[in-house]
Amino acid sequence: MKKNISIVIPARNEEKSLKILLKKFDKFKKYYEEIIIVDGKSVDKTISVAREFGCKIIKQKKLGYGDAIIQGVNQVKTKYFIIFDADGSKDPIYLKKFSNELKKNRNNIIFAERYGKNAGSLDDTFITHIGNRIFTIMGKIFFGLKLNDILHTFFLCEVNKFKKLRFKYKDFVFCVEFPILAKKNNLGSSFIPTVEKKRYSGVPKVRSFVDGLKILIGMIDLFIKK
Ligand SMILES: Nc1nc2c(ncn2[C@@H]2O[C@H](COP(=O)(O)OP(=O)(O)O)[C@@H](O)[C@H]2O)c(=O)[nH]1
Ligand SMILES: [Mg+2]
Repeated sequence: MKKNISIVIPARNEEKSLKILLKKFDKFKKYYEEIIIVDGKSVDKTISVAREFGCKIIKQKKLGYGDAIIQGVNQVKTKYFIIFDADGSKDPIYLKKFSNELKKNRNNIIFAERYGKNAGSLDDTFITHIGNRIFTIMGKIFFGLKLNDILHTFFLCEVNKFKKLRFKYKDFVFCVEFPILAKKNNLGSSFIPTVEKKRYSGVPKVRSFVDGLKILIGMIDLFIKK
């Protein structure tokens, strides 16, 4: 029987982590229809790893984490998709939780959060933790978001609803623009607690200071143009 969830994974030079992650996904096949890897001009073996595991592969023309997600979702054939990262920080064990929450609570979006009971992060640094807390509070005050973890970008979403959102930002600002646009468009959401793992291997693509500043400017821009 065809399943109703696809997996979208942005990957940029993640050959080692991606291999470990895709092996892990094999154990959870009953929850998803296919895996779409969006490659961001990787110069290592990321694409051959994706091919080895039978994933659908999309090559990004430009770079950008947000752009990768948008390109990936455009290829999804199921009703829902979930974003995972190729570094292994978002654990496939949570597919069951997403699936149960979807059955219980037919919302447009399910956000996975790293804060609260039964949640946490082994990947956050002091700086990213503080940054996330500040941006999360800004999200609550200026945009009325209920979300307790604005930067995680680990979520299930209904494809049709996602495609109606008009994104301005295609880089890491996407992480805050997605929940803000979802709220503006009255999409229903629920939340599940998760523990973020440490990236398996390779280097983070987020540059805390530069991307943090871009996110701050992006949020101010989105507030002014509300
Ligand atoms: N396709 C694509 N993937 C990207 C890009 N930037 C980051 N990624 C991937 O997006 C995921 C999240 O990036 P990461 O560096 O782990 O962010 P962090 O966890 O916030 O430090 C990783 O799997 C990266 O390989 C990009 O421009 N294009
Ligand atoms: Mg990461």
